[in-house]
Amino acid sequence: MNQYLDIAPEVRKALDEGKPVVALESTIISHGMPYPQNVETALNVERIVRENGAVPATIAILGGRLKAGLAREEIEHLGKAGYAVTKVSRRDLPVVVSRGMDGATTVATTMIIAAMAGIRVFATGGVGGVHRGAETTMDISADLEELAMTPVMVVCAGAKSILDLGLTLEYLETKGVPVIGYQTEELPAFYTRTSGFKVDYRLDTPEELAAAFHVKGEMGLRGGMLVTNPIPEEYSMDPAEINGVIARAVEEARALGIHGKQTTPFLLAKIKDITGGDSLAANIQLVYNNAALAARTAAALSALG
Ligand code: PSU
Ligand code: MN
Repeated sequence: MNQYLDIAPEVRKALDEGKPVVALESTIISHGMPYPQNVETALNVERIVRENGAVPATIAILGGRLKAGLAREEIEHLGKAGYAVTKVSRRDLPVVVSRGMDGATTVATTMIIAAMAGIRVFATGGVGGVHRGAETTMDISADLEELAMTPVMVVCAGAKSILDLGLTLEYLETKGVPVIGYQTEELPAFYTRTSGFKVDYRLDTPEELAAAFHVKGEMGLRGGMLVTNPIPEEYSMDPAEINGVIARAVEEARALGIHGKQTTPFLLAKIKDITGGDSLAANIQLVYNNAALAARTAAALSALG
């Protein structure tokens, strides 16, 4: 066992017994949504994972300890502290842990800690990717590199068009990461069910998702799998409207010279400000939808051994 890792007793018991566990990230709590909706959402997500037959393990770093499974008060702390909690991607881990800091884990870091704990399925909202303009800025999320090397299935609602979706798919192809559409042939774009880009494969049941991931592991292929699950129809946003908002946010970030790890949180906050909360409601619903699918897929995966 990794000496820096604490696994919550309930999570450890489930893992020891081969029961399904779903990892959840914490950057979405501290940096992705405002308080108190962030805490409320994180607690609801845990409940939805349970209702769908798995044990939730929200992942974060507290006082320099890597945590798989948080108490309610710990989730509240991360939500209230917000931006005061360091956003931790792979490159931030050594310093945050050695200095005993708190950290909100991105998709990349949540995958790393989930893999250390033996958790194979992870639910979130959106993943990082290749940013628009990356041909000059080289801004490519470490999430993509992590998907290439760490054996965790990530269930998301696709990627926001703050990213260059075409380049993100090209990058994932180069890195050998399977991109699966759940009950869809098209890559969903987070707020909307369609993007104009095709996914590699369409799979229609949690059992099919589990089988593909199981076989990948048995063949000894490294890396994860990206499952893209479209936002439920009733919560999806108007593509023209949301794309206009995103374009404004990207323009503003450029004008202000926002770069590095600030880019994604800046764009998310701007979109929420401009849409006056409509995007937040959609965001919350798609996370719930992903939590349910991840839990059912984790259960199917456990049944395969
Ligand atoms: N995209 C979203 N919501 C989020 C994030 C991305 O729609 O909350 C967060 C996730 O934690 C993701 C991180 O792993 O931002 C990516 O940040 P960066 O682009 O700096 O790698
Ligand atoms: Mn970046």
